[in-house]
Amino acid sequence: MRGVKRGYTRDCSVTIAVLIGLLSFTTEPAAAGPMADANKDGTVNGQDLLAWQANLFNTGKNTPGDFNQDGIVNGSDLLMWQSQLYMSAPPAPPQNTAANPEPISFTLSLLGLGGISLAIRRRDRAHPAPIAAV
Ligand SMILES: [Ca+2]
Ligand SMILES: [Ca+2]
Repeated sequence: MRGVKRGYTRDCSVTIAVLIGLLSFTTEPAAAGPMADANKDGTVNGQDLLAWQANLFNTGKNTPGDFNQDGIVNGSDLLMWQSQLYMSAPPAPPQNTAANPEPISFTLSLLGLGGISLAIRRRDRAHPAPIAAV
C-alpha cells in the first residue's frame, strides 16, 4: 500500500513536469509590431501619421489611423502615434525549425526527467519500503 502511494506521487510529479515542459514549448510569444504602425511596414513613422490625418474623425472597425482600436480616429490615436514614433517591430522568428533551440531543450528536459525516474527506481530497488502490517 505504501509503495503504491509513492509510485502514484512519483508518476504525478513526472506528469506535471512533462506538462510544464509542453506548455513552455508551445507558448512562444507572438511577435507584434507597434499599434501605431498603420501601414504595417514594421516602423512607426510619418506615413502612419498621414494615415491618421487622412482618416481623422472617421469611425468604424479597423479604420486606418485608429491606433487604439476604439472605433474612432481622434487625438488619442495621435498621442499613441507620438509615443511610438520610430518604434519598430521585433524581428520575425527564424522559419527554419531545425535552428530553433527550443525543441532540443525540450528533448533534453525529457531525457533528464527519464534519468531522474531511473535513479528513483534504482533507489527504490536498493532500499525497498517496508511492508506495513495490516
Ligand atoms: Ca508604418
Ligand atoms: Ca482611436
